[in-house]
Amino acid sequence: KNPVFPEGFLWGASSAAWQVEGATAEDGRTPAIIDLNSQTKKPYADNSVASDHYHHYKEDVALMKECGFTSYRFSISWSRVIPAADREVNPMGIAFYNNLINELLEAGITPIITLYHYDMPCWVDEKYGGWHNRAIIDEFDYYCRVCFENFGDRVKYWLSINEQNMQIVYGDWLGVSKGCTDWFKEKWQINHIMNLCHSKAVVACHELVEDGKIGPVPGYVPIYPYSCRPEDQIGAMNAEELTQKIWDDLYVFREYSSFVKNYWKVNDIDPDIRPGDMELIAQAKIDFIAVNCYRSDVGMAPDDSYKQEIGLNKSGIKGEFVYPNLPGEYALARNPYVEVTDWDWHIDPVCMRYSLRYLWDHYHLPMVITEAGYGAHEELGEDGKIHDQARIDYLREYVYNVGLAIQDGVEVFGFNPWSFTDLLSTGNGMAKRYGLVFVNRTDDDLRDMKRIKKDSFDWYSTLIHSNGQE
Ligand code: BGP
Repeated sequence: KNPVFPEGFLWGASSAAWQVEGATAEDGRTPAIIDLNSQTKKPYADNSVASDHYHHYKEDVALMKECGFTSYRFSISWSRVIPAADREVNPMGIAFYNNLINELLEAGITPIITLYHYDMPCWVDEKYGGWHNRAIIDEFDYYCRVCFENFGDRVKYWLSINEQNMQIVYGDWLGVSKGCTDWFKEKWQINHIMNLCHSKAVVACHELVEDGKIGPVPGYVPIYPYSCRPEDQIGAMNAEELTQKIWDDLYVFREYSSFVKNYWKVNDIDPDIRPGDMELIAQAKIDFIAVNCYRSDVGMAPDDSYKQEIGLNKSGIKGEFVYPNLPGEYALARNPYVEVTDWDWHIDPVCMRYSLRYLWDHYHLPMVITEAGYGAHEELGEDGKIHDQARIDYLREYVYNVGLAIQDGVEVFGFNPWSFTDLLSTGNGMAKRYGLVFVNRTDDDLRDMKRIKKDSFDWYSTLIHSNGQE
């Protein structure tokens, strides 16, 4: 039996604009960098239709209500709200999000909005050359203020930048490294600019949204040491720092940690930190941490004879994951104690309890789960249904471990797995589905976009209606 969840716990699911909305050229929206990736590079899938949530939002919210949702986390598309460099606010973009927010509120669902989820407008990129340029900080601040002014009367939970840490670690994969000649060094400059954007969002939210609460969204993948070999402990510590802790420390303590300052010194990295920057960061006091946690990783001492920058499985064939190996820093490895998904992501429910405990011990801030989920190849069966028992097993165990963390004394106020409907995977289009609701399309065939509830929908509904007791 599950531990008891607090009254008013927010049960919902999560999405991001570019992965779910579609309608990328409708009602005044202009392209975002990620559209170009998704429309030209395999294994991305074309996002111009995505799950067509833009046209199906009423039906989608009705299904959320039927499931019993009390929260829904989604993101705003910057170029839908501000389509061009003249900063004109697009009334049709504002209307879409107003309609969505109102539909949610009428259904008793609390909106949780991410301001930035990988979709930098092309006009920003063209004008400033992307994340390199400090001028983007003002543009981002302006965009955030437009969101707070238009939606802040009804939306109280805000998230700044989705998985800033992963954008820096996986820069090439997510397009953030565009235009960089020396990514190893330049990423810290881009990271600094992102920190300033995050800080602007936090400050503006507190200024403009009455009772507004805002937090960052780290992609949290806890690192276990591969063995008790002392060198593996250091490898695991380095991995934890260089993929997670540097960011979380900054958000909470609002200054660069001694670890990262030393790392810069040793590696001859000198980000352009100007007068006033650290003061802005110091002002950005967050209210909570939104945690994306799908899996754990295993860290060990690296092999100094070769370099493998990032770890990915692009194929969805189990066993093809290439593990990173960074000489002098760390290597990651397969954990033999747990199963993996078809993309070699460790299925480790205990990592949920571990992560919440770890973050609580270090930072002592309330948390909300804004992503966790089971990505799988799925196709309708002969009965026209999806029997996704593996997803139910995954979610059941992850929820159980959230409950255990709460029992351990950690403050957690919601669980919003990825995703409600199927939507485009970051790198695998519709080949990797996460939804509680099937969307009838494939990468190449748009079929009829029909929504079909999976078995996990019914299971989740029962869970929500018993406030986690199932
Ligand atoms: C997170 C992102 C999401 C989502 C998810 C699953 O890191 O915030 O946007 O895509 O991962 O990843 P993928 O789609 O690559 O399986």
